[in-house]
Amino acid sequence: MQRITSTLISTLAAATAVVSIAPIASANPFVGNHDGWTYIQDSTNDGTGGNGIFEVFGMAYKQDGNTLSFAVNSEMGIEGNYWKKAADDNIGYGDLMLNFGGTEYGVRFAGTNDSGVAETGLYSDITTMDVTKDNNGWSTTAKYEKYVRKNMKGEARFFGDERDEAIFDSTAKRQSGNVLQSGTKVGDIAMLTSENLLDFDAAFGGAETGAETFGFSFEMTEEMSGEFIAKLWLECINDSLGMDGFITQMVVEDPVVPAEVPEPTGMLGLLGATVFGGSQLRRRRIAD
Ligand SMILES: [Ca+2]
Ligand SMILES: [Ca+2]
Ligand SMILES: [Ca+2]
Repeated sequence: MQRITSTLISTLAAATAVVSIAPIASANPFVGNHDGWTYIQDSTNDGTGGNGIFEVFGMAYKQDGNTLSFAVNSEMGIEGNYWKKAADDNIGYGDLMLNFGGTEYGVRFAGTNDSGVAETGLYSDITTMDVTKDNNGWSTTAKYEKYVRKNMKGEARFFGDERDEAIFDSTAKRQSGNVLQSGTKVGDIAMLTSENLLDFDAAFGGAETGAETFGFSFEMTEEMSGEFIAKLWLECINDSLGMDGFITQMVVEDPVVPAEVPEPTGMLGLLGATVFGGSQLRRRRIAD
């Protein structure tokens, strides 16, 4: 008995120890909600080259019915920046990649970037490619990250939501997959106007933001539902960010059909059933 008691005490002690060292779940201070949007703040000091002209500050998404919108805040506009060493004299955005539990989509939102798909829009059945070589970019994401850690005193938070760091970090050469190579277009995108864009200044509550904000929306496919990870690199992978999100597929209800008025013969049938049911009930009571 004593041995059982001491075992119990030591078990309880171990359990207490486990509880005391378990990390306390806390909200990520760089994720927030504002005006119906869920946003993520990116590091303000992890955009390499160009003295800050490539710095991205944050991204956000919002669901309205089955319309999904994204907004980006950055020092770089949607058409990118002039860069002499790039093949097309321009370094711009890659394509936005969305992963719904393994089902991937891509959105080409920048009409002047080096995407492999011909038009802007939402794509399914995608393949991706790396365009860093043509854009004077880093050959691996790991090299970019190492440089930022060492020289720019950037925080560890390179990729917006740090939980997604694993999906960005790689030593594979020219394999960032920062733009679409191919895909099946499944929808158009609509660019958002300033009135329906997230106010990043207000959302970030005084934290630094960039001069440029743009956004776009598209109709969700029927397969888009639940958790997703959004990922965005620039063409030269000198800044990036990602975020987790959650969307719900909205059910479109069938139109309401007016109730039919029972026909007289139907009414008689109903009456007959009632009479029959009543006689059955009486019979059972007699039997009792
Ligand atoms: Ca940044
Ligand atoms: Ca380019
Ligand atoms: Ca970043």
